[in-house]
Amino acid sequence: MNAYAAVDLGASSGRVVVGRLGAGRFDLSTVHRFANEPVRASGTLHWDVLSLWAGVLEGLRVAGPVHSVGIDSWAVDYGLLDSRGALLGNPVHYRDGRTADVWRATAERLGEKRLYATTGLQQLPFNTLYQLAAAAGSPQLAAAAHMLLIPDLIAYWLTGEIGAEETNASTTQLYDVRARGWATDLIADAGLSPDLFPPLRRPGDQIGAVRDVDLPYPTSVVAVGSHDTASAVVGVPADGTDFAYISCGTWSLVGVELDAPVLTEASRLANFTNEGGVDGTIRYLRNVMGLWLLQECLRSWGATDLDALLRAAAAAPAFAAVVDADDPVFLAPGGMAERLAAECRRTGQPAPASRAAVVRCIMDSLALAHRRAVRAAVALSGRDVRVVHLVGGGARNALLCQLTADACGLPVLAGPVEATAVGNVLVQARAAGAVRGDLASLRKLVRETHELRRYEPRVDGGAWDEVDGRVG
Ligand code: ADP
Ligand code: LRH
Repeated sequence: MNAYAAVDLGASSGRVVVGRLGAGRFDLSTVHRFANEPVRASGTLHWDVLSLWAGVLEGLRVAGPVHSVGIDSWAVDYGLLDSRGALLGNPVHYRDGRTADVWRATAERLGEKRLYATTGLQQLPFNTLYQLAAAAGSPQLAAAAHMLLIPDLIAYWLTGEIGAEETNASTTQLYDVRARGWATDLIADAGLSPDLFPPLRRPGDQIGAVRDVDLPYPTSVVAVGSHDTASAVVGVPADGTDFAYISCGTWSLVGVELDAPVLTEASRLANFTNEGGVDGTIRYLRNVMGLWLLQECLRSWGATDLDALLRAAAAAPAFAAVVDADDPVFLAPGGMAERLAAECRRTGQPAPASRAAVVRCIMDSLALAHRRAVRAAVALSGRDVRVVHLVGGGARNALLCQLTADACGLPVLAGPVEATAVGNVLVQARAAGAVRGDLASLRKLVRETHELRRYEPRVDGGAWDEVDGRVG
């Protein structure tokens, strides 16, 4: 059986996962997991990219001989290289506040309708376009020869090859979603040099042999859906097309898979995004704030038994207080439980009085946001949806899965937890000729080799309609 290494850098942790495929078998094992802890220095929130790089190398060392390596990470963030390939400063975290004052003015200057018509992207204050706008005039940007998104930066360090994988390029708001290339007019009008943007590569393309890196075996890097959500959607074990997915980790990415972008005015106003998927598909989705809300509470509470806390939250009264999980007020790190309490009070609801109540508020609020996003995706795309696939770390959270089924009024099929690594490995295996076929065939293999948990929607007597009406 051939082995493939998936390097999956999530906002909450990085991991190296080895996938082995052969004769109807598909085994996955996480061989190394490492912390991803942002660092604030001189007032700017950075990714600790060298620590992540060290984690990648350690993971690849313990992975043992692998046929190839695929790299995915969160979207939008980048490192700048000078003309000799040196990294110019530490990549900045998308949760840093530097775009807060810049993004709206930039969007207005370039034209919000034009931006949507070209890129199909939702407005998020941290889109690469706005991060580069915030960097305008800086010596770093002036000295930059290449902008590499995080997985492309890791691939560069492994192989010396420069390029931009297209699923992740599609999240920059500088990529033409219909022409499937860099949006050169937009890049020029944004005052950016077109030379910054490397040649595009597609999932399945060979990137190059690993060189000048101390690994105990020879291997090469293959492009995968390098946007983690693109790989996660490949790993969704759906049968047919009538499904919605929730890639549920730090963020919940909620949507449907389409053949063509939806660029209507209604879609723009609903802030739905058209991101590029593997095999030319469109990931039509909305970013929901996700388990970030819980992660931040846990970070401030210190060592906590998550299972016990979730059990207590399940036993706590439902809908005591619900917030709009997507409110940008929750985007930045720090003081999350206090911000949740303030939102509850502001909307005339009681502030949660215990940790269990805080967690229950988060779960009810996320389920509500999932319901709204699934319904909007259906309404805006016209896609019939009969089941919701929930993948990622959130698939371990039975309370959230059940509440999501209830809120959506649809069955939820939970798993795989490591769907991103699954999608990453499958695209490599297909490039190597070890598996064949379209996304439907890859998904069939996932269904046959992974156990899923099914949550049926419980009849609620209109409770979710009431909650939906409560939050603006
Ligand atoms: P990311 O890729 O964004 O780093 P993951 O897909 O790894 O995110 O999901 C991380 C989330 O999974 C955590 O925030 C946590 O809420 C959830 N999670 C992980 N393990 C468990 C568990 N045993 N029970 C419930 N939830 C879990
Ligand atoms: C999830 C994710 C998401 C992006 C965000 C920045 O990890 O890639 O799809 O919007 O991070």
